[in-house]
Amino acid sequence: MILSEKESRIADIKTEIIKDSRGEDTIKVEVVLDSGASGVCSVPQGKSKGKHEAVYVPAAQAVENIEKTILPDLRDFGFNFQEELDEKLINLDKTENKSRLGANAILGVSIASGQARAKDLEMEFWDYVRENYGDAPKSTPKILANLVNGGLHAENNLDFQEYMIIPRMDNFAESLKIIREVYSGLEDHFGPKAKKGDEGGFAPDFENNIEPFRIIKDTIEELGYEQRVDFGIDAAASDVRMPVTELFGFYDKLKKDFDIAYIEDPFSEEDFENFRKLETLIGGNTMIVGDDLTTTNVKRMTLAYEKQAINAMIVKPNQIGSLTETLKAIRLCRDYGWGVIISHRSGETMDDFIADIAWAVGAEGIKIGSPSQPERMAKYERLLAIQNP
Ligand code: 2PG
Ligand code: MG
Repeated sequence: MILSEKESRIADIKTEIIKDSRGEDTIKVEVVLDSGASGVCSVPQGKSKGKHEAVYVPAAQAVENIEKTILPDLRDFGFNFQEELDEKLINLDKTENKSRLGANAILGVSIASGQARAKDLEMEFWDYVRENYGDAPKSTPKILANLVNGGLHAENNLDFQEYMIIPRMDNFAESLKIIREVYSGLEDHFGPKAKKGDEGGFAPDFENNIEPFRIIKDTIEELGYEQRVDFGIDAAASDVRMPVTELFGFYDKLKKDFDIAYIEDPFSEEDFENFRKLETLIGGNTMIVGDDLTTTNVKRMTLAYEKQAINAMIVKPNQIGSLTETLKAIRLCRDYGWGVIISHRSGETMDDFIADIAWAVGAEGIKIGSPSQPERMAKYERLLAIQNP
């Protein structure tokens, strides 16, 4: 289908306040087209947020902004390309960081409109996203499954936020099988009553910050998967109180003992210089990934590129607030030669649109969480359905 062939026209936008996976208020947006097709978006929200993320307004305010400002302007608005719709939203907001209408309000309308338009054209959402992206997909995303939680996402003594495994295969069903087996091996180890973190990973207290990887590695070896799985960490270091030399020592140990393949936010969000040092040291075969550092924002990305700080980037649609800007950031990652990891937030909903985006652009990875909570499972299931329709 060629997008320019048929226009979609917005007839109505309905909003609702729902609970996210942490039990906090967020919004669900439904965009109805005059053809009768409609699309929905339930908006996720982060906790360990980057300073430069687009601004959320309280859920009730987001609803009011959609009803009183966005809907009157968008009713009867016709569009062929996502960009036309998103530009309209961005111009209506008029701020750099979406603080007037709220990145949550704008993202909800942006994604729900895209979902509705995809239905209008009888396309899968990922297919519609791919048409708007414009480039061929680069790879099949690997799944980054966070099995042990610490930092701001848990109430335990771990300094670091996410201990992940990354099955090496392209087949989502095979990856999920391995992730599930490792998860259940860990459940045997920690016991059925072990505390969990926000993204469904185990979150008991540990002897030190290395121990989770030792336990995960032992479990993987018992299962015979050592040749099929890589290790990754989201240090989320803006929230870690530890001297830089100690952080370097920790990453060095992760490299030596676990051949760590992926390190996200190893230093705090303004510390481009130490990102660069680590990238120079181990970036040849380890992904050094910006999240709070870059916040899916092209200005921050340009800075990181000039400073040669990273070789891969987390992409979170809600850090920037619209589908078009998300795709623009992904194209820039490609220009910079960076890997692309599409990510959930710690406060998630049952929405699965990140799976479609990851598939559409051929991201190197998708960060989903543990296969133990419904809001994370929704993304796994969407990946399975996309790969095996
Ligand atoms: C992160 C995310 C998701 P949050 O730091 O990468 O895991 O956490 O949504 O709390 O920012
Ligand atoms: Mg992160």
